[in-house]
Amino acid sequence: MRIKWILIVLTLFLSCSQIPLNAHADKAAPIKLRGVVEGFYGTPWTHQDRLDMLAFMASKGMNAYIYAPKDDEYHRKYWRQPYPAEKYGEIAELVGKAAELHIEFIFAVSPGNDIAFTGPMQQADRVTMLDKMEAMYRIGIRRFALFFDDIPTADAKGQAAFVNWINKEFVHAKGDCKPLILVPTEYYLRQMAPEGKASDYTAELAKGIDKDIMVLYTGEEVCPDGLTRKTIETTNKLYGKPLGIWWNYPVSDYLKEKLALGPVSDMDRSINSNDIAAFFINPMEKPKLSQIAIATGADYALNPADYDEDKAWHKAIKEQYGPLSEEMELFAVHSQRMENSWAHIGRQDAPELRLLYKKLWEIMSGQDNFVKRALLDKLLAENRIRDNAIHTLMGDLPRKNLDECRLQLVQLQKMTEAERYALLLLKEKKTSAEKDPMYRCFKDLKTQIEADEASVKISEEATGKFLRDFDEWYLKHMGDINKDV
Ligand code: LTM
Repeated sequence: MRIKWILIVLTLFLSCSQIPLNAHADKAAPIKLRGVVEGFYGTPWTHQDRLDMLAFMASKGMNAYIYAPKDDEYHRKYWRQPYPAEKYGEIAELVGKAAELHIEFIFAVSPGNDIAFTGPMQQADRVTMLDKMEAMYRIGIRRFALFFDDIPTADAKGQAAFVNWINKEFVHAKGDCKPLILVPTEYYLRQMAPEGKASDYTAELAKGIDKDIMVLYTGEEVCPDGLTRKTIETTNKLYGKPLGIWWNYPVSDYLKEKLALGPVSDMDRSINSNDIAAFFINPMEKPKLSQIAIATGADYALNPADYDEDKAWHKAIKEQYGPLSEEMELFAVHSQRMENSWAHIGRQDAPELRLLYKKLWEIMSGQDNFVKRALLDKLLAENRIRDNAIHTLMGDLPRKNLDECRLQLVQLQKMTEAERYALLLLKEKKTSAEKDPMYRCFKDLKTQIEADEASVKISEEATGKFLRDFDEWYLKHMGDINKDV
């Protein structure tokens, strides 16, 4: 009898563990919809990428995927056209796979560039949208989204009338669809409420749209440095309900040369179900490498209170790279921060190394040769470990992962080599005649690295800055190097 029970319990346990994590997670999670929005510019993922991603998402407790690739022509540019049979068949297969995995497949259309809200085309465009959605309904899709981001006009009245019409004539009329999702033209707080007051567009849209429509926004900025309770509360007040988050990390369509390999970072941890209705991650064109940040975002959305971005990052890499995880961390830590004139998101690249470089420059002009040598030795040891790690990754990474990061690995390898010359020049007592060839090697590499920066970026403010600083230092101190160390 006893054995029988043990077997039953064991069988139940084993069968439960076959069910994706998301099937268990829903009740407890404060954020009810958790997933990925394939919403980047650039080459859309392939059908196989999406199938793989759905399985990955389910294993991480995610339960929603929004199909919205900006450069899928049937999603945005030629939104009026129906999907050709082959693509339609692929979407149908994705919908089936998502259902098996307990993931809601959400179909989005971005009609805002040329839709007519008034005039002779108004009714035709409404009907075209109904047809587009009807075709997706037929293959099992039960939640839809309309996106009005990145378009030239912000017509709140026109958008509200249109989405309400679709809501009534399609979503409500069907009776078994989940609430519609909307991305407004103003989709980050600083734009929605400049100087703390709702803009005319946001005030009008918030007043005009049906209460059951879920609105997504990206936080304080398009790619903000974290998400605060203040941002969440202020934005929710504008619409009088909890909005959903569209999180623009690890997306890299605005800085394609760089990989976003850090965790989802600087997130408010006091979230409950009255704060965020949904959390969607916008990934990179590169699906495999996006999985590091996606896994951490999944952890955050499942349990914000316990989210530890560093732990989540180590865990994600361990799970995804197994025996290569140490090497992958040594590489990924150099490629976390995404920054340009308007985007500021993700952890700093190689923060611990930056502290060591800073310390080195502080003591370099001092007299304590023992401390200098110790620090240079430490940096050289780190340099060797990184160089080995890059070699190992180049040889052993699965093909698809390697294809997604080969350029950045090669660039980091060159930077690591140049760094070694720099550290040796700082450390070794050499005559000018010996120093010059070594400096020339450094300089050649630095020139190559800088020439490639237009197409590949990594560790710009960590190892990249060290190389720039060293070059300046060397040219200034060349004559004194033997005296200094
Ligand atoms: O973020 C939103 C709502 N829209 C677009 C995204 O499609 C794009 O991927 C990101 C990053 O460039 N920025 C946007 O504004």
